[in-house]
Parts: sequence; structure tokens; C-alpha cells
Amino acid sequence: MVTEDSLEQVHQKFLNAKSAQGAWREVPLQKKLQAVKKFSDLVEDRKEKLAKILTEEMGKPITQSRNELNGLKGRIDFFLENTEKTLYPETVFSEEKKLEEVITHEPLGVISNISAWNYPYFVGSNVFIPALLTGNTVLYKPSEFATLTGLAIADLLHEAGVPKDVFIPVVGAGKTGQYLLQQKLNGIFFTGSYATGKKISEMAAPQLMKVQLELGGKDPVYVCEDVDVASAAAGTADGAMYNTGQSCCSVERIYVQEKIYLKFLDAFVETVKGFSMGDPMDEKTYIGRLTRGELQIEVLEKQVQDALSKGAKLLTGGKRAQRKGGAFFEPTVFSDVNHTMELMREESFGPIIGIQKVASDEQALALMNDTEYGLTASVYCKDPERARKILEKVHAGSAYWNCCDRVSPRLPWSGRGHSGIGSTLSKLGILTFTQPKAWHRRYPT
Ligand code: TXE
Repeated sequence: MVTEDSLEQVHQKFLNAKSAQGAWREVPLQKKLQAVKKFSDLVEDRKEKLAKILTEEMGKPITQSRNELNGLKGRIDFFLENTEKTLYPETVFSEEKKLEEVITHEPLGVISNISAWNYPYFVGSNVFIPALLTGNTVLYKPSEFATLTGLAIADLLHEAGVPKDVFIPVVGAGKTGQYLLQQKLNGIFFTGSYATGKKISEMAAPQLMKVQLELGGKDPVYVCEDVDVASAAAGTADGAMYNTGQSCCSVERIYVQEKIYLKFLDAFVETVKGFSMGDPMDEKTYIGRLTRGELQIEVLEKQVQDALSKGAKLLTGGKRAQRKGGAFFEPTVFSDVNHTMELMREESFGPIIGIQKVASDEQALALMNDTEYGLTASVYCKDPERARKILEKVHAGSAYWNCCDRVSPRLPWSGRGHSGIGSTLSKLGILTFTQPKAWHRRYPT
């Protein structure tokens, strides 16, 4: 039984994190790196147990929980290999024995990470690993849909040698998140919905703290007429339905050149019909239960009704599925959709997709950009120049050619518009937890 933190408890945790920060900053980077490496090793050792906790808690199919835990090592290795060189002082001007100008990087101080449930290991570690390595103390609030996973992460970090007051878990839902924002934090790093991200920005504004938001998306894919249809359909169907469609960069809408539209629909539906749905603990399951349960069923049913009422054609699925142990939704594919439909405009975050026919690259680009969001966008075609011309005009933080639903620790993860502010991952995702200091060093004459 886990109890939510009260305002007083959150405040005490903040005071503890604040008084621990000075000493943590002074801990040599090599020791911090050792602790993070140990954490990574502990995750590896306990992988099976951690995968089960994650699957039981949020309904992610067990093979996908294992994938997430396997992928964590690559993320952490990036930070282990790149933090020291990224933080290295940079001399930008030097006149021998006269003047030197140098940039160094200092920690922000006490930061809070309000995290999401869909990839707790990935979206969490994107923040707390570089935050800790750069000398910040962290108040970490896992999502209320992934509390046990969050507490397991905290235990492992502590076991690995990160002091308890340096990484402090905070337990609760939205109200607890608001308690965190009432503290004198130096930064808030949030992953979640646009609606909550906006509220967090508003609450944080008077304190002038650093605000970084990694929000959702309505990520488009454009499939050109020269692709191998079966492989493009298989790749994009996986991009749309993996993690039961609950990824920040899930494919949420697809535009297909008219010449291959019908062929693509057939191949896509055939792939989707092959996805097995059911008990997330079953190794064969590809589509699990919806983590937010009835809340998400409501969103999906509304999008289905709206699409049907506006003339979309339902090719498969379209309703809740009767399965034991939670809320399930049949993998759903619509054709004949357009941008008057919520399905093509609002984040679905479930196993549902609309596929629209287009006549030209220009039309595809206009539709791809017809959104408030801007996380990722993808073009499937043979010619890299054609893809580049489209992708450089797309309002999105990540551009994919012949791939989708992909994150690399070496590249910045950032959104445009309602998809967020700031970057995690890459060098930028290390520096974001620091503030620069400008050194003007004049030698005595
Ligand atoms: O998100 P919330 P939820 C999207 C997706 C999903 C929808 C709702 O569309 O269906 O958001 O999911 C904390 N002050 N994404 O309810 O509400 C909350 O406790 C401070 C996309 O999970 O944004 C949790 O820890 N904190 C996204 C975190 O915010 C508050 C991943 C996220 O909750 C708060 C998740 C408040 N007022 C959902 N209210 C992605 N980028 O992948 C809530 N919280």
C-alpha cells in the first residue's frame, strides 16, 4: 500500500534535496558516473522482476517491458560516455598572459521531474540521469499509473550509491504535482499531456524557474507511391500500435499517395489483424490493456463516433474488446478520413489510426503541418532528396526517412508547438540541466 505525500511531506523532501545539493555538486564526476553505471547494472540484473512490475502496473505487454529495460542501457551509456566532455570548460578567447574568456557549466540546483507512465524507464532516465550527473538533486514524481516502477527506480539508484536526499521519490497524482510546484525549485522537467504541461508552465511562471516540457503529438507519416508497400505498411502499423499506441511518438495519422492507397490499406489491415491482443503477461501479446482504462476508452470511442458520423470507413476494430483484467480496445483502422475529424486532429494515444489519400507531396506536407503539435514526422519513399525537401518544411522536432516511432540518445528529443519546450537526450539534453558561467579572466599586469 503506497500513500500519497501531503504538502508538508513534499516541502520537507524539498528542504532535504536543497540541503543535499551543495555536497552532491562537490562529489567528483567519476563517482557520480560510477553510481549511474551501478544503477544500470542493477537494472540489468533485476530485469525480469522489473519487467513484471511494469507490465502488471501499466499493462504493457511483457515482451515490450523487456524491450524498454534492454534499451535503457544504451541511453545510460550515452550519458556515461558524453557527460564529461560536454561539461568540459571551453576557452573561447585567449590572449596569452593577458585575457582569457571561458565558459563553464554549473548545476541548476534542485529540480523536479514529473514523469509519465508510458515509458517510465525511458522518459524518466532522460531527465534524472543527466540531472544527477550534472550535480542537481532531484525530486522525482512518477505517474500515479507507474508508482511501483518509480519506487523501484528510486530503490535501485539508492542501492547504486546515489544518496537518499539526492534522489527523492514523491508519491501521488496531479495534486502532489502541484505541491511540488509550490516549492522554490530551480527547474521543472515534465513529461505528459499538453493540458497539464500548460498548467505547469502557468504555475511555474512567477518563480522564473527553468521549465522543460516533453508533451504529446499527432505524428504524421507520408507514404509515397514508390515504396515497398508491404514493408511500409508493416513498419507504420507497428509505429501506430506498439505499446498499444501509447507512445509520445506513436504514428497517429497516415497519408498515402493515391496510386498505392488501396494496396496500402489492404497490407496495413492485414498486419493489424495479425496483432494479438490480451493478457499483457502472455509472451504472444502485442496489444495490451489501456493504462488509463476507462478514461482512454472514452477518448477512443468519441473519436470513433465522430469519424463515423463524418463519413470515415471503418476497416477493422472500432470498439472496446472484451478481455479479462482491464480496459482493452480493438486495434482500429479507418480509411476515407479528413481533417474535420477528431481522429486526425486530437491525440488518440491508443491502438487506432486514420489513413488518408493524397494526390501530391504538396498536399501531404500541408496536411502534415495542419496540427498544433510537432513532435515527429516521417516520409517513406525511395528518393532521399524528395524526403529531405518535405521533412525540412515539416514543423516537428524529429524527421524520419523510411522509419518512425524511433528515439536515439545521440539526437535531441524536442517538440514544436503543443509538443513541448526544450530538449532531452544528446549533448543538449545534458546541458539543459546546467546554467552557464562566463569567466572573464584578466591577468595582473
Ligand atoms: O497525463 P498528465 P496522463 C497524453 C496522452 C494521455 C494524456 C493523459 O494523450 O492520454 O496525456 O495522460 C502529473 N500539476 N500523454 O493523465 O495529466 C501526473 O500525476 C502537476 C502523452 O498520464 O499530463 C503525472 O505524473 N502535475 C505523454 C504527469 O503529470 C500534474 C505521456 C502526467 O500527467 C498535474 C503521458 C498538475 N496539475 C500522457 N496534473 C507523452 N509525451 O508521451 C497531472 N500531473
